[in-house]
Amino acid sequence: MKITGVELRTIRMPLKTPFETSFGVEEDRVAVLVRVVGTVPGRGEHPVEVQGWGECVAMEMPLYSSEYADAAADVLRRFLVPRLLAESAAGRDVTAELVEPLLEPIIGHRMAKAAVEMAVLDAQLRGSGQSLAAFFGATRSSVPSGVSVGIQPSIPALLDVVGDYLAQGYVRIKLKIKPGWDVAPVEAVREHFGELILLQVDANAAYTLADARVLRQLDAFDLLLIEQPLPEDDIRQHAELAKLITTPICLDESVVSVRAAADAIAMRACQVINIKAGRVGGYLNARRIHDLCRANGIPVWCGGMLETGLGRAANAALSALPGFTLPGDISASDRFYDQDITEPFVLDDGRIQVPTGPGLGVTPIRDVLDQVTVATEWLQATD
Ligand code: NPQ
Ligand code: MG
Repeated sequence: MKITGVELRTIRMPLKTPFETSFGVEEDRVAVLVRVVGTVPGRGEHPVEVQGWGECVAMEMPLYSSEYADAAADVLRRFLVPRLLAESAAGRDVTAELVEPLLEPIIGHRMAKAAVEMAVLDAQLRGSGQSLAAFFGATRSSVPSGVSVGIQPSIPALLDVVGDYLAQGYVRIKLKIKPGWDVAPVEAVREHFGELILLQVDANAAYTLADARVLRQLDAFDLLLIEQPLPEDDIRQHAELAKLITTPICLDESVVSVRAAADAIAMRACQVINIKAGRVGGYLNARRIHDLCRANGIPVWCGGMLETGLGRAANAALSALPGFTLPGDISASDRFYDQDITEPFVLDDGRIQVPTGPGLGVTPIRDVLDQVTVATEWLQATD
């Protein structure tokens, strides 16, 4: 496509209830949206205008990873978008496949890069009429839906929340854990809901190898996996921990690229991988990690970053690939939001429908989007 301009839009969406993890409590979701506007060759002599949406999953504060929303907006504005605009101004076609190589000189900022690539991919698929799921090579029309349960003020409160999600139909429960909120909540949930529910935990890097004794106590509860027990750059120590516990280790934060995924597999640092497109620089790398894991017999599942309907649509499409053999953190929109910026994703018999329309298959609802917007800027080539 030829890019005419790019809109950056920062939004702030209130969460239905605060979401507590080992790194803090979030009350709002701040996100940067990228809207790419351009043209593709039409059937006749006139080019056809297209637009595409991307969502940057960086949080308001750098608590999950080093990226954060204002930094993402800054690097997009000053370094990433100008490179795409310059490429287009030079008369060269910009495709989603070219975004990563074009942005490669800029180090890091994977979530910001992923948002640009997502917007270009959405625009190009809308132009050709293909759905994101078809583009990925999806093999399913709906995906099983899991839910991530924040740290609660008490065990009875936790049992209430988990019971409510199970009643809604969620097929897998993930408990957020941290030192002091680990063995007891897991034991209580197993005791109360039985052996049959699919249960896993996520530490968001809150432990060290010295905590192996506590983590080994979780072995008694038949968990599907323990996600990211140790810090992001501790891949080797995850391999050490794997020798000390029987619960399968799943990496999230540590897997920042296709190379990191290959390293973690080769070092036996994980038996499962959580794939998040933002964390690995985009949906094309997410698909590459899926392929790598599938070839190596490593089950994968799709993580969640409290996405709006835009990111949720893309995650649903990605999760419809055959290697996603575990339920992902793709919940219904109303898990986090009273009002989503797109038509809401709903739970249907414990599953989320994969959109079938061109590109993402969903578009923001103008009025709702405007209500949550806190800043907008338009970037275009200057000559
Ligand atoms: C995870 N997500 O898998 C995360 C991290 C996370 C669904 O558990 C605001 C925005 C708050 C993004 C809290 C889930 C967040 C966030 C946690 C992402 O590790
Ligand atoms: Mg995680």
